[in-house]
Amino acid sequence: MRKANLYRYQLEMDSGVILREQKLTQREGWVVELFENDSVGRGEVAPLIGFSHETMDQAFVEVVAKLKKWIAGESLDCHSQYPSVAFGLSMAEFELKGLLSKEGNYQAAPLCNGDPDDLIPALHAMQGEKVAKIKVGLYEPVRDGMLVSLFLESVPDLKLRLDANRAWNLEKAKQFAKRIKPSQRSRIQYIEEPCRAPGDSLTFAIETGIAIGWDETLQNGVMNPDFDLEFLTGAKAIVIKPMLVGNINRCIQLIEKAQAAGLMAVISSSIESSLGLSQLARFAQQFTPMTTPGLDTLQLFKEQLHTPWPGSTLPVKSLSSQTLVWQMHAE
Ligand code: OSB
Ligand code: MG
Repeated sequence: MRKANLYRYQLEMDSGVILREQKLTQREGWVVELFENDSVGRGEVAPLIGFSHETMDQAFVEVVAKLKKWIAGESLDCHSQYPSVAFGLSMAEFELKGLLSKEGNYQAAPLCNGDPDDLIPALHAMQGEKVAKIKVGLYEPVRDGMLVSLFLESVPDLKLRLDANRAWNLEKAKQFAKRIKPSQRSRIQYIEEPCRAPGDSLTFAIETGIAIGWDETLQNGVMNPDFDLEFLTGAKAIVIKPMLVGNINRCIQLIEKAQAAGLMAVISSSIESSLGLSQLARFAQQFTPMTTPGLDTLQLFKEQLHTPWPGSTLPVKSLSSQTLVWQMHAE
């Protein structure tokens, strides 16, 4: 017998989380829970303000319509023009069918937003590959370059991922690169989207020898059905944010295409709750086992939801403490 629950969650964020110049004090989303026979599958549908084009309400209407048909006996329709809906439903079904790996890769690349002094202890605690992520592009490129160079100098086995979120023009990006010694450049695994124009990012990679990764270019492009990964050649990595890409099979297809083309595919968070984030860690373990995922975003929250993230001391809220907004079961 089939049964479906739909919860609306609201979690407090740590003060001072800024996303595309907006302060995020609270994270909201839907959690779909599917029951069939003795199995359960959950999926988070959480459009991210400033990144997703759909609203919470648009997602709700679509999710409920699809769940009703599933309860009536049809197969679950996991395709939608809204990526968050397609991802959350397909993830719930994937877990329900027992297809999602039990083991996860919880070794997220530590994310450094502010004080670089915070990063050093985190790096020393890391086992295996030492890879951290630093946001750049918020200050002067020369300052960013000096900071990155200092990190590489102080921690000799450190590899860095940088993210400029398209902050620079080509000239500023080159000012940044000038501060990084040529011998250090290969320890920058990649810098995500150094320039406003993707073509400038490619020129930057060629002229400086610093590898680049696509994030925004990929997330904006995958919605287009004709989108072809070949367009992305010249980069070393692609960042896949499933909540912005959509159906889990589309994500798997992108990973496989990237790997076949010799690109690193990095599963990354769209600031999901610990429930969704843990599923991404399991998804990453299953499909990108050799790559550290970009999932160090739980630190932006004050609380977790349902699934505790290994090692986190944040309090865990149960799903039953959230609002059950809709529920249905087959007769
Ligand atoms: O800038 O890549 C970003 C999360 C939500 C929205 C945008 C971004 C992010 C992250 C996730 O940085 C963490 C990561 O990729 O390591
Ligand atoms: Mg990015």
